Amino acid sequence: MADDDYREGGLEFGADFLIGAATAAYQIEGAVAEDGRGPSIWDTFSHEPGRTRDGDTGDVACDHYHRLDADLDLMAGLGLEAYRFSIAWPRIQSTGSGPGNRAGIDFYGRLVDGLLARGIRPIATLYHWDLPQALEDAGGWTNRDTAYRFSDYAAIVGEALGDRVDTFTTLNEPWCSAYLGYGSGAHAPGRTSGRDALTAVHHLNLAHGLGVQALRATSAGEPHYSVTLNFHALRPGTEDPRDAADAIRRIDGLANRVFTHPMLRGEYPADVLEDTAAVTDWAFVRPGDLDDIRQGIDVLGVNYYSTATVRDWDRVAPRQHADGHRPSAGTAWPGSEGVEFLEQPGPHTAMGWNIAPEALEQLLVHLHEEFPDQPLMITENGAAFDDRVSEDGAVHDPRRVDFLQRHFVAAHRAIARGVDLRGYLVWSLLDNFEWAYGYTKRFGVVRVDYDTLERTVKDSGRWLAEVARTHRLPAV
Ligand code: IFM
Repeated sequence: MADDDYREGGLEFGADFLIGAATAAYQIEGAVAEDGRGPSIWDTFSHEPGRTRDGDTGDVACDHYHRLDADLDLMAGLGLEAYRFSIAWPRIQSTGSGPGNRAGIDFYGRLVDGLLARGIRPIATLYHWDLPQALEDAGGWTNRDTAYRFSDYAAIVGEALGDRVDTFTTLNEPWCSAYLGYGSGAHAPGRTSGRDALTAVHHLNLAHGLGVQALRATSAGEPHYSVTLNFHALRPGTEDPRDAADAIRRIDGLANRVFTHPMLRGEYPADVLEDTAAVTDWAFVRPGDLDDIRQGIDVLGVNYYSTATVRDWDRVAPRQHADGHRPSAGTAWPGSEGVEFLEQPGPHTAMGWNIAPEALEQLLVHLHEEFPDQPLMITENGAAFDDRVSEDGAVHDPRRVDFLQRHFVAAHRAIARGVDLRGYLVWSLLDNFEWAYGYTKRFGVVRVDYDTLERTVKDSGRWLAEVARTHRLPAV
């Protein structure tokens, strides 16, 4: 395909291919102290000075909790076929244990019913980072008990919504929960220990496995089960691929295989255990855990935004920068000292992330080759740009339209190469609270005015509506 051919459109997606959008509870709901919701680690973290840009919090966010019906109508207006949302654990159990909170359960019941009434499939994530603060006070994801608390929570959700939800996703991006939450400290709860990060990895994996079992045991319908991972698409930062091979292997192990292998194969990769031996002996993995973690899932959720470029400093340093310091990737990457992350060539989004649709195709094909019988779904893909409201009141966001069109083409190419890809959910339906970046980064296909909370469908929202309606890419 020539460089510009993607603009012509015309590519078709099958009738069963789900086209929709995604959000997460803390990023959009607001109403953090209403109807029995308890505090989560993100309430605590975002209220601590210096943790988020401009001290932003999710206290109000998009006020989705109070605007549920209007937001459902918005989704119906866009013709979404599926909507991926997350359930706030502290709305269901204010302290992370005990009986379910009726008001919280009812809110998600209304959301699910409202989606079904509009012909939109509900895809519910149980954990998109908002751990009840009381559980963090007891050790959070470094405490094995949190996995059992998650299983109890999953049972409550399965019982309440398992007759109507289309797909349950246990965890969103456990890489972020473990390594950013407990390793680098960039995310809640802001802890900084490589050992804690790896302990959290295992307990999140265990929570996934126990969660699937609990959902299965309690769901009256026949929901699909899934987990969503943010795969790291790795590129060599050297001319000679041998100078990056070990770095790629290490980061692939810590970022990708440390989740996929226990979840889908029932084993931890031997090289990851070896690479991290100086950080932990993995004694927190108990007999029987891997059987619990390995649960067949109907669909593996793939979140993709950009690539990471790495090289092996020890191999290139003598030639390239002999006086430099050996990089320590820091506790976000325990056991990977000597791996150097490089700036990536543009173009970039407003997050500074490089735009590389071809890497999405490669990632999907690679996952298909590694797990041939595993259906996949793109559960997040999208871009932040500094949108402006035009004088006519519209939001023209051609770069987001361009980004999405290119990535949909990449997905189409992966399907043509045999990947069993079931759908594509754009991140995000709404501009929202972008974690440590606060409200400074806008990912939505619908703009939110944070003063008035008014919603405005952007050009990208109209583009998405057309793709969902026709199952065909338009000319752009
Ligand atoms: O906003 C986040 C989302 O919560 C998880 N995946 C990445 C998005 C963009 O950073």
